[in-house]
Amino acid sequence: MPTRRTWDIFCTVVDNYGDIGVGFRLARQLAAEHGLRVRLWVADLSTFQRICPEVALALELQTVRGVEVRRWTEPFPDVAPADVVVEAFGCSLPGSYVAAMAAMQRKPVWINLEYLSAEAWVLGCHGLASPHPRLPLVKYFFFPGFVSGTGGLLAEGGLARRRSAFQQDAAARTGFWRSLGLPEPRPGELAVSLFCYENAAVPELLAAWAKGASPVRCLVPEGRVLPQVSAYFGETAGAGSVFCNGNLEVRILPFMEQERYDLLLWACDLNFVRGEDSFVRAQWAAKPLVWHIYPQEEGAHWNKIAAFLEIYCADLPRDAAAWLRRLWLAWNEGDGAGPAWSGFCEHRAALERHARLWAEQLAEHGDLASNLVHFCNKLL
Ligand code: TRH
Repeated sequence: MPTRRTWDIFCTVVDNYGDIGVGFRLARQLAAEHGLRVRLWVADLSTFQRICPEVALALELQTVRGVEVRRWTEPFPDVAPADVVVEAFGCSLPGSYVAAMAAMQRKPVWINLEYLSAEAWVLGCHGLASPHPRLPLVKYFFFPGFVSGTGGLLAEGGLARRRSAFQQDAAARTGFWRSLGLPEPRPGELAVSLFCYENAAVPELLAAWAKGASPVRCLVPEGRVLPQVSAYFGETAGAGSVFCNGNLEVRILPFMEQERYDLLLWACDLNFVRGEDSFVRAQWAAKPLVWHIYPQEEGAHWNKIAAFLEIYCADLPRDAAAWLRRLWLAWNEGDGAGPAWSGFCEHRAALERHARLWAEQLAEHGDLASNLVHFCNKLL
């Protein structure tokens, strides 16, 4: 029997969940669908545990969903490097590990998995080789993306099928709402999930929903936005809090494990998401979305959002595209989301159709894990 290829994935946690969210998703898929032996080196197990509660904080080594999870300690343990080494989001590999890679007779394939961006330059950089300045090693840049010619997006096998089965199964949806301690949304009530960074536009958006013509149920997983929700309602918000104002009901949910968060995205009519991984999952949910991009120094994120809007809006009717742009930009500027809401809402039917088509279109470029395996196999 041929020996299984080994992969090491290295992941530091910057200040949020996205890096480990993506790293773990990739690791799981490589192990489950590609028969690979995957070690995931994680610098911060407590952040990891929030998205995957079965992670044990005290263990140096554990197996989680088919992935060997190793604590990334300093000094780094003396281990034999894997056949493929993935450095997620430019986290620097331990010096001793790089030296061990260089000393191997057959050098590992070294991948730098980059952040997601729709900017055109990504096409020119995806797959580029960068020889190490001193050592006999080459690092390859692998870029996720929304178009062919990039690495695509993470999507486990059967995702679209499971999502549409859930969305078409009233009993499954009811079961999910019940598991959150909630009844089904009432007819005509808009279910919205809200996951974002601190955002000055929160009060005006909540006010627009409160005054709106139709009822809104807003579900907020615990996180950085809670102080603003508390300030709007004049009461401290925490998991389990319920606030009502006019046509708006806000419920704060406990932060949930990754798979359950997917169900929330599938069950809602509209999802406010952020960063990278929830942004991608909301696209796979095939529902309209509003993106709070991770703000970068010197405003580099504005080019990223413009680039994404350009491709996302290309096939949207003009008015719907204009209102979508207006709400997304207002949301990211932290001003003007209230007035933008009414126009966005009027175009909901077109935005819903578009979200379904967009998810189908994205799936045509293959999934990131399979694209990455294919890329590495050619180099091995
Ligand atoms: O947490 P984020 O803001 O992460 C960000 C981005 O990845 C960004 O690109 C990066 O530069 C920055 O961190 C440092 O948002 P993101 O990417 O959406 O990751 C959130 C993860 O948390 C995602 O895997 C979904 C998961 N999640 C849960 O598991 N449960 C929850 O209840 C929620 C709300 C999210």
